[in-house]
Amino acid sequence: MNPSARAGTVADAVRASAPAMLVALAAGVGAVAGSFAAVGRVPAFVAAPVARLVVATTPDVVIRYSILLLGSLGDGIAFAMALAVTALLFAAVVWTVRRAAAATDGDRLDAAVAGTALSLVAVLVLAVALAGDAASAVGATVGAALPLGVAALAGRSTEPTSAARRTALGSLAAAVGLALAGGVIGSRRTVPAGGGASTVPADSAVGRLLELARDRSLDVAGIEPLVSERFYEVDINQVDPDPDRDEWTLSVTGAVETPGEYSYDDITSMPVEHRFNTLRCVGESLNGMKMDNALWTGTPLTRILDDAGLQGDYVMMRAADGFYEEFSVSALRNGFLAWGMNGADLPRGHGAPVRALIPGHWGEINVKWLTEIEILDEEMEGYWEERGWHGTGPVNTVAKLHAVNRLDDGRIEVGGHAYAGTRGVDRVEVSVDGGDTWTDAELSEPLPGDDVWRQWVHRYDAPGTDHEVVVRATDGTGTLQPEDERNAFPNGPSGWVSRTVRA
Ligand SMILES: Nc1nc2c(c(=O)[nH]1)N[C@H]1C(S)=C(S)[C@@H](COP(=O)(O)O)O[C@H]1N2
Ligand SMILES: [Mo]
Repeated sequence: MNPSARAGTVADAVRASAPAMLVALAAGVGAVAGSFAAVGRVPAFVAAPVARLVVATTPDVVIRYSILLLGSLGDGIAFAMALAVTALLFAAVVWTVRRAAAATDGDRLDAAVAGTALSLVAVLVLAVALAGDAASAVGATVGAALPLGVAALAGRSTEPTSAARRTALGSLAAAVGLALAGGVIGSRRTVPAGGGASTVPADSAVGRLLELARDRSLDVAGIEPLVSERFYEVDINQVDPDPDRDEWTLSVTGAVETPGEYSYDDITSMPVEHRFNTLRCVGESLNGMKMDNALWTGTPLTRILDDAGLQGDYVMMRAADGFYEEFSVSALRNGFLAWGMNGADLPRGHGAPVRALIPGHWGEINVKWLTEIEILDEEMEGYWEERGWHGTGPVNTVAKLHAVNRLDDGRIEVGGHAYAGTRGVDRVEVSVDGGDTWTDAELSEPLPGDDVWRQWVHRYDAPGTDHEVVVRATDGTGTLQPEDERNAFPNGPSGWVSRTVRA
């Protein structure tokens, strides 16, 4: 056979099996959409375990940069990959079963019906295996059945080629429709992961503290108030854990005199405190947006640690998403277990039912969805340290510049937030001539708490030319933040923020 004839045969073969493949693909997309519509973006979604697998098999160097530096972009890419792989998985199962059925002797119509029925059983089995959840698996099966049903109806034509084309087009249209509908229904179903709205009585302790934060926030357009309106989220998950509060426990293990186990009720019946606490991600850019402040409700860790009797100098905190971070017991002693945020229950995206807050340290050891506190005799590496980061220590001092406003009186207003962990921010200076001369900025009144950011603002007469605004903070120990600019990896960003302001 000459090469062109062989190419012709291959092309014919592809053309012949293309409709069946498209129908299988449509069923795969339908299965994913159906499961999403049934349960939303929760661990029971059929793509959730695949997303975990995608992250687990991604090389560490890629993970090192994608989650902490790319943030939500890296997240989106990984989730899209997981959706595609899951749809292909279901498509492969449907295609294989239907092809096997078609190859059997006997009536063609019977074989097709049997193939479809058997492939749906296979979809159900695969969905149960992936999700372990009845609603999710039924959703996937119904989702796969629709394109297959449409394909069967559309294919009832006497003329074979047009029947095949109509079969494929019909099932694809059904899959696209399902994907859109499933996407909308599933996103509604998923509990919002962001900071939930709070309905706090003004005369409650939380209400009074939130009001204090509003009063002390500077009136500067373009910067967030002292309690963030949108709190950043960083974690290793494409699908956040969703632990059942009533079944959730926190265990204290390892080098302790008395290991302990606490339920949600145990934790929340301990002495309640409301704390302002700022978090900043070690992987953010110098002037980035992954630094926020909230009023957290919870209980100090001291009680639990005293009950356990610690016999080691290090701690490993472990979480429901498989995340783990290790740091020193001295930092742990000031720690806090939070179950509330800005007067509402701790949102799922921020670690519900209970997360850790470790004052003054980079965000990564503020473990969300906390399940275990293991005391260690020896140092170990945490999740991010195994991937090259050094993010278990205290935060770097920073003054950010997020607002440049032209005031009605012709002056320019610049402002932002400054943060130095438990050292506190004592001073923020601004230069409007590229660092030659410096003026003290106005600072917001400090909020109560040991680990809280402040806002700064500076207003000056517009010089009428392009000029460089530079800003720098001095922490509570009198130390000026270092000028040298360093990227986030591996120790967190550092340097003075500067920005050219046009005339
Ligand atoms: N269980 C768990 N906890 C986690 C993480 C995670 O991936 N899993 N990410 C950490 C990182 S890197 C940061 S910066 C903070 C962010 O907290 P937030 O999402 O509430 O802002 O959570 C930390 N706690
Ligand atoms: Mo982080």
